[in-house]
Amino acid sequence: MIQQLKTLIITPTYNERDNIEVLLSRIHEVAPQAHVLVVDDNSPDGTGAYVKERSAEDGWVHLIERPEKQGLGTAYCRGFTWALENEYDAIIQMDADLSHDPDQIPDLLRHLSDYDLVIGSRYIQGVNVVNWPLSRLVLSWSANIYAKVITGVPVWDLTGGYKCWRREVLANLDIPSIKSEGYSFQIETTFRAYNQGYRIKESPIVFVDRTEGASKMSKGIIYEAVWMVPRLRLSQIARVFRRIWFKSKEFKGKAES
Ligand SMILES: Nc1nc2c(ncn2[C@@H]2O[C@H](COP(=O)(O)OP(=O)(O)O)[C@@H](O)[C@H]2O)c(=O)[nH]1
Ligand SMILES: [Mg+2]
Repeated sequence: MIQQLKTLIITPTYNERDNIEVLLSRIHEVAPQAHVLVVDDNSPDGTGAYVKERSAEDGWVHLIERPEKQGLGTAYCRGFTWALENEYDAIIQMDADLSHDPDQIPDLLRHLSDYDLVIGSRYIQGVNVVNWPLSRLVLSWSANIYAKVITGVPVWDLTGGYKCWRREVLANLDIPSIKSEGYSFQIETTFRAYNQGYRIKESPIVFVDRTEGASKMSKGIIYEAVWMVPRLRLSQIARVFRRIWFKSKEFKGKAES
């Protein structure tokens, strides 16, 4: 039944010309029923121009072009909004650099029959990362422990970007209010889904570092995640206190009348 869900796979691109062609064919092989939306930021290497040609030939390929590099978070927000407007039921997000294996798509979709958000997880069964330098692995793993402990969200891979959403969850995320960009975008979206009581499943994946093109990770993206994590938790605590305060005011009002 889950195979019949109208499915969209969103992938943000900045200079992924050496990867996008292979990615599109591999996705179409494993999930011929799915549509793909590429959100390109005017990549100087012609990624957008290539996808434009493909979208004219293949009805399952769609493109949103933005005038300049604006970050992964806003690219996904744009894609999520487009998915909701076009009434997709299942929405998968994945990187375009082939680090996220398209062969896992059926697995992620299968879990969507029992869960609302499925996370392709590098850290649920040991550590499944191939070809990363040890320094990057340590950074990613510790960032995930930090995010898990501070936010209280019981997920081992909070910064990963291979996720499958039911449309209702995205519709309730309040997309315009999401401000984070890089890894913290991934943390913030899962944090919001968890706090709204949605059912989350971590499904093991093997993450393989890109062989073509360059990573766009920067120090700024890491610092953003470091301060965003406590900020998310504090704003949640503030919301709880605000609720208690309003409730006690309501109670006092009723007692006096
Ligand atoms: N549209 C868009 N895509 C981006 C941007 N930054 C990164 N990406 C894409 O996001 C995905 C993940 O980025 P990547 O550099 O591989 O991050 P890493 O895996 O953490 O090193 C890739 O598909 C990138 O092309 C951006 O500013 N705009
Ligand atoms: Mg990558």
